[in-house]
Amino acid sequence: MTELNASVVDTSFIKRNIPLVEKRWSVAKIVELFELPFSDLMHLAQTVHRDNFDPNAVQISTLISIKTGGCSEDCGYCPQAARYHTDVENEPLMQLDEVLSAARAAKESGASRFCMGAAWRSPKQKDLEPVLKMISEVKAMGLQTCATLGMLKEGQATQLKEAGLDYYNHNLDTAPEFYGDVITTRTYQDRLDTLDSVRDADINVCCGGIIGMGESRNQRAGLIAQLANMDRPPESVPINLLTQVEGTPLHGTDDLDPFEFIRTIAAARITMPKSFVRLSAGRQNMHEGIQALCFIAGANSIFYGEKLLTTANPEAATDKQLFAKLGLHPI
Ligand code: SAM
Ligand code: DTB
Ligand code: SF4
Repeated sequence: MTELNASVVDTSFIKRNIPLVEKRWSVAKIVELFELPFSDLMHLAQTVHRDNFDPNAVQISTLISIKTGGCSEDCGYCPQAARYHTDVENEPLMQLDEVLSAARAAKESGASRFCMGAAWRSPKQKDLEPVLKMISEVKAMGLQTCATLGMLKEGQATQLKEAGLDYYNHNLDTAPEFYGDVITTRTYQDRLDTLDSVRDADINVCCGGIIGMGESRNQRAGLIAQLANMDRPPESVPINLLTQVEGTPLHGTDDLDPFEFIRTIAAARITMPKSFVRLSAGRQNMHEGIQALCFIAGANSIFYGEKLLTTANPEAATDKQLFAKLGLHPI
């Protein structure tokens, strides 16, 4: 590969083939990545990406909200928090057959993973039972299963594993020092504890955050450092661009420069070379040129289907066209 300016960032680990997973990443080192000339950063991210993945393969997951709205938490970005006045209508836990028909449709349209999300602080045992059933039946259809249900209490992760759960999504959302500006009803440590239970139960970890909430570049690097420095980095890293929803405290936040979002994807790819990096919320309003740069920066997973949890995602047909234009194939 072409030599990058080694005084800016040491790229020799690529030549020496040192597995990056063994490296600890300081926030300062990640900020150095962000500060690289854009082309150099893309080149580095592509190099790492190509060393670890088929660069034209994109994992696709379909998301469904199995329980919507009315959540007790105060996450400042979230349209499902009961305390904010948004257009989201509360809906109770979905019936098993409705979930299964959505999973069947997702599979037919090409998704390999089905992610079930619930607007809970933490599932009560009586709520978990029907979800366990959903997981085992979706798994039996031949789909990978993922759930995001909030914080888990002792033993709950094990029950999810036994039901056939492949991935649990629980995001750190942002850097520790910005976290309190966004959420006050649960701590950073609460999130880390849930992630530990998921790991202990031998479920794959899906953990990332949201960019564009008014955080600084240092704080974006701080989030990436938290993820990359885990004993085992998450298998899946969703990078969400804040979807601003009227009625939430973060509505009206200054829009982030798209190149800064792409740089964040590249930093995730370089620091977590073996992880799937998911270009998550925010694609609906993202020009396809910017999405293409996110794939070049090392994103290799998306949510597929016209809805995320409560907000819009590109139509499946639009994504199919984009994949065809870019020569990408789904996995
Ligand atoms: N209630 C559970 C929890 O908070 O862990 C699971 C569902 S919650 C909606 C899952 C994740 O979606 C959040 O952690 C956050 O990262 C992301 N999210 C929620 N609202 C968002 C928004 N407006 N823009 C971008 N990402 C968002
Ligand atoms: C994740 O990191 N992003 C998804 C999934 N995990 C659950 C959720 C995005 C939600 C966007 C706002 C909404 O649709 O309500
Ligand atoms: Fe509730 Fe999850 Fe939304 Fe926070 S992100 S308010 S916990 S649904």
